[in-house]
Amino acid sequence: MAQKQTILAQEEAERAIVVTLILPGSAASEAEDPLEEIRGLAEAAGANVVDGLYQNLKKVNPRAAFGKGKIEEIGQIAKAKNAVLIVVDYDLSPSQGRNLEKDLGIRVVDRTELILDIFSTRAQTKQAKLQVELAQSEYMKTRLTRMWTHLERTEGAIGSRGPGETQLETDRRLVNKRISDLRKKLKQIEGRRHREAISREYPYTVSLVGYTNAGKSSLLRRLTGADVFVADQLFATLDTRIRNWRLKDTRELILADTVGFVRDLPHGLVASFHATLEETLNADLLLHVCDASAADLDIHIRAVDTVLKEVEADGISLLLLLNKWDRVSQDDRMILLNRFPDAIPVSAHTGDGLDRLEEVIGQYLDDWSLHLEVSVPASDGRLLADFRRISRVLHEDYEEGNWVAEVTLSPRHWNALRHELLAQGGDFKVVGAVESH
Ligand SMILES: Nc1nc2c(ncn2[C@@H]2O[C@H](COP(=O)(O)OP(=O)(O)OP(=O)(O)O)[C@@H](O)[C@H]2O)c(=O)[nH]1
Ligand SMILES: [Mg+2]
Repeated sequence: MAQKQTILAQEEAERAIVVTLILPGSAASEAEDPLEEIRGLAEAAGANVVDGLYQNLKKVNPRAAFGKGKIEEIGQIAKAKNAVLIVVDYDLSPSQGRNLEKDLGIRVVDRTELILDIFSTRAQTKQAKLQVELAQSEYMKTRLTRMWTHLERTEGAIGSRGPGETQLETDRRLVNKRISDLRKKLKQIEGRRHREAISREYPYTVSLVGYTNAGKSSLLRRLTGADVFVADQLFATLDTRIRNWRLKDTRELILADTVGFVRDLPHGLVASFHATLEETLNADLLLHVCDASAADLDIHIRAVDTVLKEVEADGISLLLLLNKWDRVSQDDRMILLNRFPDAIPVSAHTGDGLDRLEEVIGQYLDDWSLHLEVSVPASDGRLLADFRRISRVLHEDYEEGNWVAEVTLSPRHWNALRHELLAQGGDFKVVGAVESH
C-alpha cells in the first residue's frame, strides 16, 4: 500500500506535537476531546504524535494564530519531547504560518497542508493523483515564498510530500501552467469516465457517503462481497469503487463507495475531487454512513451535510445508517433511535440491520418505479432474464406460450426494454404507479 511505503521510507516517524486552537462555536469547541481528530490526521500522515495541547481563544491572533505565552509553552514542550514538527489544527494564513515557524524554530504544518499531504500519500489511481496535485498546486500558488519559511524541509517529510513539492522552487508562472495542464488531463479522464458511466446498464445507483472511518468500505464489502481496502485509519479510500449489488428480491443496482469526508475539508480539495464525487452526485439515493459509536457523532453528521451541500448533492434522497451498532451500549441505542427515528442501525461487522436496509432500499426502488403487466414470449430467454434481473417480479404466470408477469421497474430501464419487448412480439399494460411507502 502506498501509505506504508511512505512511512517506511522515512527512517523514523517524525515526532510531532498537535496543537488545536479552540474558537467559540467551532467544531473543536464542541468535541469531546478537541485533540482526537487532529491526532488521527497526524497519525494518518505517518507522524508519531508525542504530545498535544490546545488554547481557548476568543479570536485568532492575527500575527501567529496563538498568543505569545502559548507559543512559548509549545516551544518548551517541543524541546522537551524532541519534536520536529508542530501540527496546527487550523488553517493558518501564510504570514501566521511563517511567524509561528520563526518563533518556534520548528517546522509547522497546518490542517489544510496535513490533509493534502495525507491525500497525496494515499492517492492510487492516476485520476486521484492528478486531483491531489491540482489541489496542492492551487494551495501553493498563494504561498510561493517557500512554504512558511526558510526552515529546511527534508524530502519525504510530512507536509512536503507529493508531486507538488517540486513546484516550490519554481515561480508562479510555472505553477499556473502546471495547474492548467492538470485541469486538461483531468478533463480527459473525466470525459472517459462519463462515457463509461452512461453506458452502464443498471438503472439505479446508490452511493455510500460519510465521515472518514465510518465504515463505508466495510459496508460495500459486506453487501457486495467486493474485496476493497478497509482500515482503521482516516482516508483509507480515495477513489470511487463501484460494485453490482444484488438485492435478495433479485434486483441489481450499483453501489458506490467513495472518499470519506472530514470537517473543514480544504475547499480546493473538494473542488478537485468533484469528478470522483460524480458518482455520488448522480446517485438516486445516498446512504449516509456514520459511526454511531463516535463521541463526536453530531460534528461528523454536520460535516457530511456541509460537504454534500458544497457539491450540490443535498437534494438527493438520503438515508442515515447508524453503523458500528455492535459498539453502541444499550442506553445509547435508545437515545440514538429516539434522536434519529428514520435511521437504520446496522453493523458491517455482524451484518445486523442489513436485511432491513435491503427492504427499505427495495421500497425506494418501488417508489421510483413503474408498475406494469408484461407479456413476454417464453421462448425469448434473454428478454425474460433481463426482466428478472432488472425489474421486480410481483406475480408471474405462463399463458399460451407467454410469460405474463406483473413487474415494477425504473422508467429509464423501461425505455430500453419496451422496444425489445414489442420487437419480439410481446405486449404490456400499465397498471399504475406503485404505492408510496
Ligand atoms: N465494530 C465495528 N467496526 C467497524 C464496523 N464497520 C467498520 N468498522 C471498522 O471501522 C474502520 C474503518 O472502516 P472502513 O470501512 O475502512 O471505513 P471508511 O468509511 O471506508 O473509511 P475511509 O475510507 O477512511 O473514509 C475499520 O477498522 C473497520 O473494521 C462495524 O460495523 N463495527
Ligand atoms: Mg473507505
